[in-house]
Amino acid sequence: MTIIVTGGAGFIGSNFIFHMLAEHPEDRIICLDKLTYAGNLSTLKDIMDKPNFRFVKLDICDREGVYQLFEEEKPDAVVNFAAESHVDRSIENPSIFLQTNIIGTSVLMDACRAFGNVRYHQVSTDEVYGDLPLDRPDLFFTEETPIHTSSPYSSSKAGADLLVLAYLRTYGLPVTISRCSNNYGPYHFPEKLIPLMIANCLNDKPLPVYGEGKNVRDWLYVEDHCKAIDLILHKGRIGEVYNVGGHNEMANIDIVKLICHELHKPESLITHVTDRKGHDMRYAIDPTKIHSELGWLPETKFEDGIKKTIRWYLDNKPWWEEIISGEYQNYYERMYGNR
Ligand code: NAD
Ligand code: TDX
Repeated sequence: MTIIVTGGAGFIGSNFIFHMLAEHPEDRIICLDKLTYAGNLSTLKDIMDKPNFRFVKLDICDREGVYQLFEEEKPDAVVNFAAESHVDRSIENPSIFLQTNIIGTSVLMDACRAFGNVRYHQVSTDEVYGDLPLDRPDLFFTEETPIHTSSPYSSSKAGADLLVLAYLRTYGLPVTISRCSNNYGPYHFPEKLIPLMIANCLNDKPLPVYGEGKNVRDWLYVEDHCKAIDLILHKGRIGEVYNVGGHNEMANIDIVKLICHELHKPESLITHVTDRKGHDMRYAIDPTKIHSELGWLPETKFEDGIKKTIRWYLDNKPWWEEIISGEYQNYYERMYGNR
């Protein structure tokens, strides 16, 4: 198979490419990425010369460029990771989220239609379901939970999901959607909670917890997400949505304390800052469908995954130090300066 992986220079997309090259060496992988602030070519340096890998710098909204790539590569499948992915940035400036996450998705699917009804997988998020209350631990997101978004980011992802299902019904495009919970692991951009707290801890900088830090996220090691997408791509039923998550709920404050503990740093680094606008309280996935239909189960326990992740950031300082020494500093000042 020839597979176009969009957003493959980002966090999950790069991990997915490594997974696919290792598990399916007979496949050809084309990484299409615009290299926004979140895309990092150095992440892909070890695979750049592989004969069954090609990197193409391209915007998924660039219709002409995307069609030309389809013409050249005649892909069998597209897996779309490309997105603006950070909730705080979407609160600051929604429009680029609508452009990339919705328009970009439609351009990719139009190309799939134009070049022989190419198999299309949309990487979505549990955030399309909105949030759950903290005092109802019995409630979980299933695939039937109504879409009910909170942020411009999640609304743009929900818009894309609706479009994907519309392309199935209207044009018969062979699509699937996965909605995953929060990922963590190597190559996670240090604007997100876990890598930001690791980097700040290592630099003895304050650890900015939004509000009281009671918000709960359902954390999944990135490799487990990649395996789920691989399974859905090969064995998933066309037209279906699959929730992906590992029943691993943790409050933000507990994650931050755990990182302090693992790095032998004092909890006094923790500072409570102004809460995120519209901050979702709790995400929790019910993964029954993907387990019973495709046999997927998470393999990495959080205790192991977080240790592996912290180890990775210790061993790969140049990767994230280069990021936080650049434009990131302006972002950090804008986001946290007066908080
Ligand atoms: P990321 O921000 O780390 O990476 C996004 C990548 O997409 C970057 O390489 C960037 O350069 C590229 N990109 C952005 N706009 C583009 C455009 N217009 N054209 C081409 N490339 C573009 O994101 P991530 O955390 O790896 O998330 C990947 C996908 O998974 C997203 O669709 C996100 O919504 C979804 N998701 C993420 C999580 C999570 O916890 N990170 C959880 C569930 C779902
Ligand atoms: O500095 C911080 N302090 C803090 O308390 C940051 C960056 C975050 N937080 C809180 C906000 C959230 O409750 O930590 C939690 C996690 O925040 P993020 O890492 O920004 O992730 P989240 O908003 O939960 O969204 C993530 O999971 C779902 C991804 O960024 C999305 O792309 C994905 O769809």
